[in-house]
Amino acid sequence: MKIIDLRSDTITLPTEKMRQAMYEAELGDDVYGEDPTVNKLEQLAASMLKKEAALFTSSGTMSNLLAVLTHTRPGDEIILGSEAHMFWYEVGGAAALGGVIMRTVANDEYGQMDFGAVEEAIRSENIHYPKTTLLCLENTHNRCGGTILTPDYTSTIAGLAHEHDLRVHLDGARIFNAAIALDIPASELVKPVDSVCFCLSKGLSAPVGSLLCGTEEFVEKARRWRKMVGGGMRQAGVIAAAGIVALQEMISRLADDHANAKRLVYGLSHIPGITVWPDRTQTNIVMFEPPTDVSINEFIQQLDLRGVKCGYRGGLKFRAVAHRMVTGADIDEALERIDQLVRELS
Ligand code: TLP
Repeated sequence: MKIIDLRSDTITLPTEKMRQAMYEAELGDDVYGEDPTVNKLEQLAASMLKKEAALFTSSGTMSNLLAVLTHTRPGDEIILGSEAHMFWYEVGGAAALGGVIMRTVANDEYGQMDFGAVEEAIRSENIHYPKTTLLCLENTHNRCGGTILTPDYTSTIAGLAHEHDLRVHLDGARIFNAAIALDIPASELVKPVDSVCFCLSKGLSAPVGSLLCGTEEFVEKARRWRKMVGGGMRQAGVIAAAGIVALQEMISRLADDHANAKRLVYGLSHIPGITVWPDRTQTNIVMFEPPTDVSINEFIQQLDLRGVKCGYRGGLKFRAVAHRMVTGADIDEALERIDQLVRELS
């Protein structure tokens, strides 16, 4: 039986071309700034996002942490969405290592925060209060099912933050998914923010890595923080080489993943009792709930036994992610297996 793994786009393996590029990569010691392949990747990332500079890091989690460390001081308060990846899945690093308070503002089902609620959460000047210094956004929004923040939304909320003297960081782990879905350059989506990170190791299929982009000054400081947290890598060009291929060749194909996600959500919507939100399937992520009368534990177990791997998000929520290693035919097969399972369990 073929396993259809929809847990995450992080499971994508590097392409042949990436492996070849890794083998052939020109290398040097990146802590001295002498790895030509890392330098090339950083320049490429900065120019694609139209930011002054970029820093290669080992993961999205590290990039987000470095952004907090660079933009804030211990004791500051940062505002982020109640469903933010930085809040849920990054081990509380901003608080533990950055010493900041994480103040959450409700995310709506599209991953947006209400402008008024954000403004209300920003502290005024008062001897009793911590200083609010950073607003964090996420595009596409993971827990909200891959939903997109438009350039208009981003520029309004960033404008509001800037008026109050906050910096704005964007967790753009899947920013190229948003760009492809809207058919605009990613640089337009990140123009209003002070820093942005994106991942090479999700739909873009590189084995490792993330880029943190911003001004020269910001990146220089972030580079020192990266060293402090043990992220100064030496001949990192070996992995950066795959990242270059990811940026040069793998972005436009994200549209295939979006088509497969739509195929999946459409199919799921026709299975009696399954709940889906097709208008929120804007990129490669599909959230769904099995019929309320089936036992969740049994559903999880049976799904796994039938070779369909999905992420379980608590309550009734499941997440399925389309990526390069699942085809349209795999999606149809997964739908058939889920349909059969629901019929048996209902
Ligand atoms: N997300 C992973 C898991 O951590 C849940 C996934 O499978 O989706 N920001 C966002 C929006 C992310 O989705 C992720 C990874 C990260 C940051 C962290 O990236 P990594 O895994 O490189 O640390």
